[in-house]
Amino acid sequence: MKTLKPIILSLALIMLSCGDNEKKEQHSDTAEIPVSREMIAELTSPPNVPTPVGRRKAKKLIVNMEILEEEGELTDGVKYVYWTFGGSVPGSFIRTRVGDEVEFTLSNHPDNKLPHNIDLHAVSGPGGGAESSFVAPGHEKTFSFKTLNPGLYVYHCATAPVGMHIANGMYGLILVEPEGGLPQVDKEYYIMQGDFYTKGKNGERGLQPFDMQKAVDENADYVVFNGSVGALTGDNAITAKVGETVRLYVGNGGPNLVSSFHVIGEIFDKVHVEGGDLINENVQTTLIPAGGAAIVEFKVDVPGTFILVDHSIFRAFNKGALGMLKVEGEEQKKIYSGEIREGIYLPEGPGIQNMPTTNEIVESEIPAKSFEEQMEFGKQIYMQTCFACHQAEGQGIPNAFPPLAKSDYLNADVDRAIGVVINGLSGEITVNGAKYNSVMTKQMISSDDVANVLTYVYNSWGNSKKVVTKKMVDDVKKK
Ligand code: HEC
Ligand SMILES: [Cu+2]
Repeated sequence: MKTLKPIILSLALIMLSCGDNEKKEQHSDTAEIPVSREMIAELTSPPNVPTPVGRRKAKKLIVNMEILEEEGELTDGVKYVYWTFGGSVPGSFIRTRVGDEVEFTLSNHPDNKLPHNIDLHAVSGPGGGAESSFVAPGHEKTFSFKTLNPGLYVYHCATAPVGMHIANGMYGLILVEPEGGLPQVDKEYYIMQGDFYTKGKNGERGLQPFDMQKAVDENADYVVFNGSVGALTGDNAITAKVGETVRLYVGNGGPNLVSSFHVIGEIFDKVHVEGGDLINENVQTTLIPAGGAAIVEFKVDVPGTFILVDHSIFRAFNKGALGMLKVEGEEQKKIYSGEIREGIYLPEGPGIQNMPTTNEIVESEIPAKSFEEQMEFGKQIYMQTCFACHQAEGQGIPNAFPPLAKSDYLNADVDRAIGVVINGLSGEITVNGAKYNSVMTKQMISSDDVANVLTYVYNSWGNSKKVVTKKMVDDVKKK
């Protein structure tokens, strides 16, 4: 070991110095790009991006960014005071080309409570601009930098406590396009992941202050795209048409967590790894470091809803890191058939049988004899069947599965609730003021079991204490 060390060290030094030279060369090239005229930068809030630079010449690009501290909603009923660049989380998207001379003015709104600054990873200079941009409420600071390296870069506030400023939403992306611009695509979107730490646990209502200890422990209550749960779902989904090419500028503000970015049902044709020049092809999931970015590109081949997730999957389904890309257009059966047939699989039986069209349901062996038994049997069914979606305490999952606990929808109409369980439900419904637009498949359980499980649900978690009988279920079935 001892003899090897100096060799490894000198090798590393040689490699380092080589890298340095190459980098310097590139710098001196792009540093010499002349700028002609001035131009005010178009800034956009997520998920939108400004118009591509195309073939335009390098310019003096004026960026005016305003810092706003304002209350917003992290998820239904959960308020949070965000600190923002430009009024959104992530902050305004800045689009430049290599060789631009960016004149950056950072203004701190007089109503704000704290000083802030900005560190742009696209800047070659001390603190990425942080030292020159430190600005108190009611003031503004201007500094200027030349974009030397093309790529997709994160910017963030770097005022102490840095982690807290980032955790409150102070991050965004700046794109430096190469000479001649990036290749044209049909749709471009801006998505950035961030982790949030609140005093109350996930879903606890009211105004939630930032929790420093949880942040230090990296114990996030929310992991979200574009600043809040649902910022990219339902009506907020991003869209495309079959056959279009889509480019996503994906950043990760952190402050702590690394993202395993994945789009369910899509393969990235190209990934600009870490937002740089390296292009990887045919990628399923790409890693986006905290304080890093990636450009992902793919063609949408078939219609449907494609779910964007952090594939550290509890973050997606339990903490909010879930978005949607809705693709419209003609079915492409050659590429994706949809379900062709459903069979019953019996490992030790005669092989595949056809699904009985009558949907035979096995009757419970022993009907419940008392309310207590109904509750007991009902709970069993609940924990076997409903629990996976509606959760152990009936609390549901925001934007995905409606709550059964204190559900106004449930409590308003017993026959309707019976109908939901035996026939399934799809389309938009509103439960306790929140909209859901999803699908619950019909539950293949006997009338007794429907009666028991609904009795259990109605007599739990603050619901209206109705008792549902087998006869009530059968009456709904007859209708
Ligand atoms: C695979 C997930 C899933 C399972 C399992 C499931 N549900 Fe649902 N449930 C949903 C979804 C999704 C909706 C909302 C459908 C929509 O948006 O139209 C829903 C809606 C409901 C509603 C009406 C809305 C409300 O919150 O009051 C009731 C009642 C309900 N489910 C009861 C049950 C019961 C009882 C069971 C078990 C027997 C069950 N569900 C099993 C996903 C599921
Ligand atoms: Cu700040």
